[in-house]
Amino acid sequence: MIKNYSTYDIAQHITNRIRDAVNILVVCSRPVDPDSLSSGITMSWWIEKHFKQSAEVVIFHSISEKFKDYPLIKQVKFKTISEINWKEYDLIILVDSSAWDMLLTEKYEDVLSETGFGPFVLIDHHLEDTIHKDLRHNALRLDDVCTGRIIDDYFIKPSTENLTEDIATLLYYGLIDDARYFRNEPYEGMYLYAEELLKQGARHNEVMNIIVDEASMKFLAWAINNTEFYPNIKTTFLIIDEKKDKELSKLFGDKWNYGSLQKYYQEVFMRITEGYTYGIMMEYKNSSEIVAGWRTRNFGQNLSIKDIFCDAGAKQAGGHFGAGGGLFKSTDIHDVKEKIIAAIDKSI
Ligand SMILES: [Mn+2]
Repeated sequence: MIKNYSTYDIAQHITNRIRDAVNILVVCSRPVDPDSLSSGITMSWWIEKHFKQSAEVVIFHSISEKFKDYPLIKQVKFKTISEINWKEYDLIILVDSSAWDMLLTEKYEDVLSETGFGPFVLIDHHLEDTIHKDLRHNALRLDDVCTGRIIDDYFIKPSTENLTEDIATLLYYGLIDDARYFRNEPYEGMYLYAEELLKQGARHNEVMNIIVDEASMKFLAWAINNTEFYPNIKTTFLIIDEKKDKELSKLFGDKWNYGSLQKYYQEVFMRITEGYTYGIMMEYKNSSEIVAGWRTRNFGQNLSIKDIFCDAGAKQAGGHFGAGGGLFKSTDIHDVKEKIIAAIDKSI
């Protein structure tokens, strides 16, 4: 019989596992964003403070330069999967993720064949996906504004530990970024949480000191020029086919990849433009797979692009209603685009 565990049961179970663990590893997820990084650092900080236990924090995706001034950021080590002795850890805490490959890269099956699901626990706020089902009562998943808040509510507060100014600032970075400066949907207690972090010393001006790097600005200009507009289905597409990929490599170097350069375009263009509720951006992951990201306007009766992607034959799709991504098995990016158009057309 499968018991229906409450979120409190699960948090208590995870807390017990931390208390009893000998070797703990914390793994942050892709996208490498403020909530993911601050959740990992905060978890490790709390484990050390409350249980006098050390917990190494790792990430298997490179950390952008823009995080270099974040408090305690040096505690997160960028590593490769093979650098970890997976058998060494009896507890591996995963944060802010809805997919194994976003945590453990495309090599995740190798890791799992070595470890099984046994050592893993997950703390997360994304839509339910395979990983939550795999980990069952070892996954604390809530619909909340960010993972950092779940860590604060379910672990730090019950332990009666006080946040330091640095940890409060880190959590504030995570909140502000995941809430997109409170433009995304409000979650119950979201503003109260912001207020609590400020009271505990979060440095508001530091977090609000928004700067965008030159490359992201240049990418924005390029991307808008290369965007295709489909007014009938209220959708914009940015299709990075082989030709455009070459162009981007010339402009931004071979390091151009799906991850950070496009973030500003996604924020200031996709779903903001009048008449265009949906913004979709696609590129080749490799010669037989295509990754597609979406942004959906929050206001109005809008379609779920996750459902649209599934309808259009996506191998996987997930994230949030307003922002997410999917993977298609195909060698033809334009063909996938046509299938998405047809799926939206059918649903509208
Ligand atoms: Mn998050």
